[in-house]
Amino acid sequence: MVKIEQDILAKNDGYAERNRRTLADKGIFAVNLVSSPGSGKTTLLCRTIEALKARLAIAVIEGDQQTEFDAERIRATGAPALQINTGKGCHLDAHMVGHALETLAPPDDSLLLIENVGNLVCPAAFDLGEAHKVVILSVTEGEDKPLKYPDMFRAAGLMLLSKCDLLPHLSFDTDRAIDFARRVNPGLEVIQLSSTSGEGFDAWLAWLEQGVAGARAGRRDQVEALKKRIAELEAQLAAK
Ligand SMILES: Nc1nc2c(ncn2[C@@H]2O[C@H](COP(=O)(O)OP(=O)(O)O)[C@@H](O)[C@H]2O)c(=O)[nH]1
Ligand SMILES: [Mg+2]
Repeated sequence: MVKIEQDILAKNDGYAERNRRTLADKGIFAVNLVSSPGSGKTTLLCRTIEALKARLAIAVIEGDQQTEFDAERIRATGAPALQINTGKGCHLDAHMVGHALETLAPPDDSLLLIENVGNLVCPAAFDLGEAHKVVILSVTEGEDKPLKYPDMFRAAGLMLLSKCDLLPHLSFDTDRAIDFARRVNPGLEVIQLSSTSGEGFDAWLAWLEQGVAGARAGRRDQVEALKKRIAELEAQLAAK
């Protein structure tokens, strides 16, 4: 069992590395959204796209076991979306995402949002070649989830505490949830937000735009380095 699992993950890591290189070459900032079903991923994506689409090209990969529902919700915003149905599978893998990238062909310097299959366990183990995993914990799920499902909270660079508009109706203890999450991942960034009221969205959009700027700068640096190398080679040829 252990050997099979290692083989699967090693194969996945190879595809993930290829995706990461493709994304870096194109200056695309890719984010992998992971959470339980119903925590608000698709709603968050729709509001995010509406807020950013005027100044940024955005493409979406949707993962669900069945149906095209979420891709249709995304397309209604005007953004291109490709739905992957995993059937019995409980997560997206890097090979699927590689194919989706070929089909979607997102432009240089764009933002790629990947909504993983709703599941707090399996997606933690699979690198898709993304820049960051973003874990979403909605306030209706209980504070204890980071301790019960630590792998996911450890794998993420950012936690979005979602549906904060509902806090007045719940006994959810925000500080406790954040404390639990940072016990498993001390460096975890946290943004509290609501896709309904829009509170906290400025911080989330700023986080995304900072990532997009970083990916673009990385591509420009690569192009400059290539130009410099070509100039060096031309100078060497001319000197011969
Ligand atoms: N009150 C409230 N409800 C939300 C919010 N975000 C999503 N929802 C609701 O939560 C349910 C699941 O949302 P969805 O985006 O489909 O979750 P997903 O399964 O993670 O993609 C839907 O009924 C949404 O309307 C929010 O910020 N506040
Ligand atoms: Mg969804």
